[in-house]
Amino acid sequence: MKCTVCRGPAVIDLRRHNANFCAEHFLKFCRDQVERTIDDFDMFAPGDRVLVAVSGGKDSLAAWHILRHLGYDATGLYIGLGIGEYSDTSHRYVAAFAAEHDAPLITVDLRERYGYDIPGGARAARRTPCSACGLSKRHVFDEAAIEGAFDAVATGHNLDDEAAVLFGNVLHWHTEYLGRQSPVLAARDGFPRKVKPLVRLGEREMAAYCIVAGIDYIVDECPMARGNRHLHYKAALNDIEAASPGAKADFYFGFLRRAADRFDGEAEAGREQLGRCDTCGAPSPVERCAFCRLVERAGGAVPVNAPTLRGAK
Ligand code: Q46
Ligand code: ZN
Ligand code: ZN
Repeated sequence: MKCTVCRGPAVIDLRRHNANFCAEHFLKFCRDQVERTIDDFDMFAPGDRVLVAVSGGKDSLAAWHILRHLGYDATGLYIGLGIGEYSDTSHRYVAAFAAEHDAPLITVDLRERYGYDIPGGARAARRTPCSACGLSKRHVFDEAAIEGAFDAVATGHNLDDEAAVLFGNVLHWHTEYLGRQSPVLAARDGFPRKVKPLVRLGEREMAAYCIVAGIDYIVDECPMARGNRHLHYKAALNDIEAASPGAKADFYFGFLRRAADRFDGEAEAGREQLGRCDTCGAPSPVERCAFCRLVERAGGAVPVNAPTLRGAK
């Protein structure tokens, strides 16, 4: 197997692109795909400050690595969720990456800052762990981005993630969510801009990128992920992709190009009128936001200095 670019020995074949790459040209291919995504979707510009949500997994560490390699000002944000050994290990990988690459890292530990962790908080608030976790992560990302005056929050969602979410939303005709499927969500109402620069790259490519670039990442999934519906959707899409290379990308990018804007109205109609949370100052449709209610039920406390710069931007 020879590299399509230089005819040297290839380390990976990408059937979807009908190409093979050596290590050097594979890294370049991934970085080019990310650069193209940032440009095509107008995600951010050189000089903008980007906050990258990092979990210690392959996707988010690769995203951080690629953005820095492309010359962007990318700071990592790690949230300590308190999910036993999984959290301890993932934190070690993130801290090691930051030290090795001399990359700025912000760490927010839920227990230290808010007095709860995901397993305990979910039980107390009678939510599923992933629902309590999603709510907590969104709040912490938003708050850190606004407080630090970052221009965008980037996450490591890849093509497989986005195609699986789209598949689920189409399967159940969640039309309101179909209107929010874009890899860039503009800043609004005190929420920061959110971007997904890896949407042109699949899971296999991200794992390969980390191996070729020498990035150590946590391989184990979060123990709470078991039973997640998206895992079934991913498996179904992988079967389709094996029979028809490129189907996943056609499905996702075809939707964005040809159909996504038809659902703008429904997404807009589903948006609630937002005021400010009395406790933390975050945008909220009610006096006390869902995050502050979770913290209260979990027995923790929102730090008194939390309202800070919310809404000032
Ligand atoms: S970390 Fe959190 Fe995920 Fe674990 S508890 Fe669920 S949402 S599965 S991406
Ligand atoms: Zn090559
Ligand atoms: Zn609040």
